[in-house]
Amino acid sequence: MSKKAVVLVTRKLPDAVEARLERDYDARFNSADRVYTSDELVEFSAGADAIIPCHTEKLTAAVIERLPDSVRAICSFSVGFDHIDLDAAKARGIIVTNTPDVLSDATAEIAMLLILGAARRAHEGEQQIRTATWSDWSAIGGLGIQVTGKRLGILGMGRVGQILAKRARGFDMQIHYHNRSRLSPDIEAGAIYHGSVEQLLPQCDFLSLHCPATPETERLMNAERLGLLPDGAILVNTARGAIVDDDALIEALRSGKLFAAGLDVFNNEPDIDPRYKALDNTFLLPHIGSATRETRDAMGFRALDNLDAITAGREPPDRLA
Ligand code: 8YV
Repeated sequence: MSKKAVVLVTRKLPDAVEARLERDYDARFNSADRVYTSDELVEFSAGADAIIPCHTEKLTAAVIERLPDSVRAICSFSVGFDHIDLDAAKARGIIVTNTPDVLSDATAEIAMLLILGAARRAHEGEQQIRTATWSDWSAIGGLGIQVTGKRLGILGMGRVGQILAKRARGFDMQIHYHNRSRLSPDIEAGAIYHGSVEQLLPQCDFLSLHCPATPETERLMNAERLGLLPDGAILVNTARGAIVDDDALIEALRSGKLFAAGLDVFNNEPDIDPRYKALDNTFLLPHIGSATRETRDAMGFRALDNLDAITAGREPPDRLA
């Protein structure tokens, strides 16, 4: 019998996923679920054939260069891959994969929750109940912005963006979008395409970010672009914090340029800019876009499908590098 491949699993994964790992591999688990330092990542990879990281492990060029020669694959438990330097992996002949598709529904649900929560001031209402400061019903208190029938701008019309568009149509929202390339009419389903971010922004009562974090999209939503949104617009982000310039967003929320923001992702998670917490017009979640039981199992199985293919000498379905 051939020896099982050794796999470093950097974070605690769902039981069913760890059971499959245990069955098929010589897996090194992280039962304490502590985020490893770069040095630990390198150290714990000694003799490993593959690593299954999450977005919490920063596999920078410097870290990848230090990985032992035994490592042939990095099968990320994530769709985003901004935490992995693909060029550095390629240079070392390390195959990199991700987990697309399986988390699109869950993430679109959270985008819809952020749209509703930010528009209807869910955080303030919840706070009143929990702190017993709800004094009385008021005809003029707690007024939010109605979602139904408004214009929703989707920046990045990939898998998640397309599902969000479908869900938002249930609220009679008019969909506008910008994407690197225009979608075919059947996928567009009436959504209005804008050839640039700058053309899209003035059309958005709501703007939802769905583009990957790359050097080109870093701080894309800066003061200038936020200024192009209509006054009183609402911004939601389930993609990556890096797409937003925190200073600019916080200023737009403070000044009332934006009515509110709904954020599930941040720069420097979990030590996010504390000013977001001090604002009443923010609805904040701790990066739970894909956090459903079904989706986290599916992400793990997808990562393992990729790993199975690599260890069997086949082309993995979700190869990035
Ligand atoms: C995941 C995500 O929870 O997959 C992604 O890119 O942002 C999240 O939904 C996380 O990255 C898991 O590593």
